Amino acid sequence: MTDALPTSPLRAVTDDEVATFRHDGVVHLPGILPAAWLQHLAEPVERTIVDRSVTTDLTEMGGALAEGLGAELLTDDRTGGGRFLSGVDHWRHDDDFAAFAMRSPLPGIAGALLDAARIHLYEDSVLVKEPGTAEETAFHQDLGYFHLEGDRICTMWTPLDEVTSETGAVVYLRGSHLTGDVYRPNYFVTAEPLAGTEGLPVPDLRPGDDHPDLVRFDTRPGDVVVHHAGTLHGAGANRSSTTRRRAVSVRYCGDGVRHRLRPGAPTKPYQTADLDGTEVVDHPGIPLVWQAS
Ligand SMILES: O=C(O)CCC(=O)C(=O)O
Repeated sequence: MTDALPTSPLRAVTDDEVATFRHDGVVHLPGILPAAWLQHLAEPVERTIVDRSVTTDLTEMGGALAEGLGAELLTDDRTGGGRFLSGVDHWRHDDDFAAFAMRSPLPGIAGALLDAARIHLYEDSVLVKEPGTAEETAFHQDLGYFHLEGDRICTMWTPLDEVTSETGAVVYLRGSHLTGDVYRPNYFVTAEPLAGTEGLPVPDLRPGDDHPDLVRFDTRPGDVVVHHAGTLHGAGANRSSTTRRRAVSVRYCGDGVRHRLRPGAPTKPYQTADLDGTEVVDHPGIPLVWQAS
């Protein structure tokens, strides 16, 4: 029963963490999510990743793309045998994911970091890199995929395993949200932009690059890493032969954010032309999940 799961975080977000999020466009929140929520997610993640109607095998897709598009994959090392498995919008058809996105402490934490009066749920994603997954996650910016415009938009990356650089930690370009630039979305396992999309070309960065503004965090279950939708980020391969890298990202926006249809980026059924330019309000497609008291 999800009603019994805690709605409060283990601790409050600190002023320093809020300042880091604003300044860097990313913050690591150690030990903030009650373990019960991670236990709750384990089985839904398992049943989701074996269901090809809701999960894409990005390892397979990357290979097909490289052949079809002549696109360059980020890795030639395809010997590990692991798969990068990912899906979006699980909350729309699965009560366990809906509970996590709507009733866990995450919306309140987003409210604190975004200094928001209200928080809406935009999307969730399952992101699993099995042991021996050679695929990196290509550098990208979430805003280019989101049909949204505004400052109060974030992604909360929630690991279900201990994660290090060895097993596929996400890597963020500190401060990259501050320019207000919007970058072209890509196919996630190759830097090739999605056909028909608009925006700036993503800078040529790889997760292992030695760059003074690339930041990454060793994380444990119970930690959350939150990034601004404008922050450029990618993730490493999972080079471990034994350790999984399971994560769920939940994406929220706050007051002041508007719908903004971005050509070429995949749409959700409710994202129709009549919403374009209007402020986000409570709607079954993008429900209100938290309000400041
Ligand atoms: O987990 C990954 O590999 C990438 C995560 C990501 O890009 C996101 O959640 O926005």
